[in-house]
This record gives sequence, structure tokens and C-alpha cells, in this order.
Amino acid sequence: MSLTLLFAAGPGTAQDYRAPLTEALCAEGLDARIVTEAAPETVDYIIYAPASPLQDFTPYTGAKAVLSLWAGVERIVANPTLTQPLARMVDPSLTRGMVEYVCGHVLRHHLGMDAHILARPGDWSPVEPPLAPERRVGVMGLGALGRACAEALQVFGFAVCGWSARPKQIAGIACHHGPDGLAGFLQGTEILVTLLPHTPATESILNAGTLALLPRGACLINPGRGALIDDDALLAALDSGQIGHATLDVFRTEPLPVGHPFWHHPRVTVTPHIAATTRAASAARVLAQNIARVEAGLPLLHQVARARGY
Ligand code: NDP
Ligand code: OXD
Repeated sequence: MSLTLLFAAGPGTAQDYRAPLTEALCAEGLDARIVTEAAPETVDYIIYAPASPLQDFTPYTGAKAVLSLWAGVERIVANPTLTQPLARMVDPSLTRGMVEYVCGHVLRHHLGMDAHILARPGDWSPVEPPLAPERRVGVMGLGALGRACAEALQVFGFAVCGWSARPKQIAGIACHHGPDGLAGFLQGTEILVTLLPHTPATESILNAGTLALLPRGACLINPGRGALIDDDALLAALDSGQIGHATLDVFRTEPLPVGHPFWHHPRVTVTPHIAATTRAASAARVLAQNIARVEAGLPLLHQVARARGY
């Protein structure tokens, strides 16, 4: 029997995925047709991204799962019409992209590269940066992306600690967890990387109180979500010198409005939500493998816990 996969991921996306997904489905031995429109009751799986106009999942009575092309699911997870299981994207290319972005920006701040990139002629003032083992890097969120980044940073030799909701044991990484573990984690972090999902519990988790716990002059790298940060508190902390630099990839409003102070602050680097992107070639294999699992009666991988919100 042929499966019907509804691609509800915004303009042009189905086009990008058609060839790699057809190939990946075939490799899994699945017979499926990829459509952008279908009678809802005939749909077996929905492939979803936030740019899709699809908001009412009620009529998709036969859909066995909704597969998100995004890792972050904050724009769909609370949809009351979504009763089907939801999987978020966990994909090797997405992870690799994030690891490269995070390591690049951590090294930039660790080595103080800006001082040399922006140096004026004659500015010959050598400052010896500490070596990686003397630099404490903290990763907030130790999921698919945060853990990969923490482990990659550890390979450079950084003194890495991490913070998550539930306790973790990761070789060589000092793991903290839960609200009680937050202060100790932040106090020991000179370069902070935020890879938390946006949920009610993480909204504005970096605010005046928590930013003040970081060592003075700490750097922040946020490829998680804009809403993790209280923007005004961050600007005040940058102005006071409490935060030395912020590299921000995600924002409460995207694209970041031209007039937003982040664009103009000398110690803020704005990147336009490019830290990691879901690439069709590898994501298609992830989608096909997950569909094959469900068809074989196995549990969906990377299923979102709706109550937790991620
Ligand atoms: P995961 O769901 O795999 O991991 C989330 C991590 O956050 C887990 O370790 C979880 O803890 C922790 N966490 C969640 N809530 C809390 C809390 N209240 N207190 C402490 N820890 C918490 O997500 P991913 O790693 O795949 O992705 C993380 C985020 O990265 C995405 O949600 C998305 O917002 C962002 N992202 C950004 C991209 C970009 O290009 N800028 C690209 C892709 C993703 P526990 O393990 O204990 O459950
Ligand atoms: C994602 C993202 O969540 O690109 O996948 O931010």
C-alpha cells in the first residue's frame, strides 16, 4: 500500500526535498507519494515546518505522526488541534552545523580575535590568551545539539560544564541540572552557550538576576532561541561591562528589526539564524527512517514530550 506524505513546510520546501526524500524512502523499502495537497483523511504522515499555513490538524484523522523539519518546536507544540505524535528534527548535518558555529564563536571569544581584527595600524599590544583548559565554557541544554557542542569543546581542551533539566553523566563534563544547579553552573562559566528550547520554563531564563551570576566580562553565544533572553537586561549587562560580548543568532522577532539596539551595539554580533540549518539530503534520510520505524511498529524517534514542550 502506498503511503501519502503531506509536505506542509512552506513555499518551495517540498521541491527541495522531493528527490532526496524519494530516494531515502525507496532505500527504506517504502512506497510513498509526496504531496503538497491531499484530502486530509488520506494523509499518513505530515512533514511540517513553521512557515506552513497548516494550523488545524483536526481533519488529519489517519495521520500517524507529524515530523518537524525544525529542531525547535515551540511554534507547534502547544497547538491544541495537534493530537498526533510529534517528532522534532535530530539530524547529523544540523548537529555538525551547530558544533561548527559554536566552536567558531567560542574560539573567537577565547582568543580575543576581535582585538586583532579591529586593530588600528601600529596597535602592537600583545596579550597572551589563556589556553583552553584555563577557560571555563558552559553549555545550557545538553540535548542533541548542546551535548554535541559540549563534547566538541572538550576535545579542544576547554573546561566544559553543562546544565540540563534532568541529571546527566557525560565523561569529562561537569554536569549541573535543574533550578538548584543553575547558580553554580553560571558562576563557573566565562563563555556561555545557550542551546535550550523555548518553553514556559526557559522564557527569559537569562535575565538581570541570572546574568549577574556570571563572572564579570563573560561572553554569551545564543543559538538557542531569542526568548531565552530578556533583551533589556542583556543590553544593560553589556553597557555595564558585566557581559563582555554577545553573539546572537536568534531573536524574539525575526528578521531582527533594523532599529533594534542589538544591531547597533558595539559588543553584539548578530547572525541571521544561520547557526545550523536542516539540510534536505541528510534530513530526508532521518524522515524516511522514522517513517519506516512507525510502519514497522517501532516507536517514533525524537518524539516531543508535549507536557515538557520539547
Ligand atoms: P533537545 O530537546 O535535544 O535538548 C534540549 C535540552 O535542553 C535538554 O538537555 C534539556 O534537558 C534542556 N532543557 C529543556 N528545558 C530545560 C529547563 N527548563 N531547564 C534546564 N534544562 C532544560 O534540543 P536540541 O538540542 O535538538 O535543540 C535545542 C534548541 O536549539 C532547539 O530547541 C532550538 O530552539 C535551537 N536550534 C537553533 C538552531 C539555529 O540555527 N539557531 C538550529 C536548531 C535548533 P534534559 O536533557 O534534561 O531534558
Ligand atoms: C530549528 C532552527 O529549530 O532552525 O531547526 O532553529
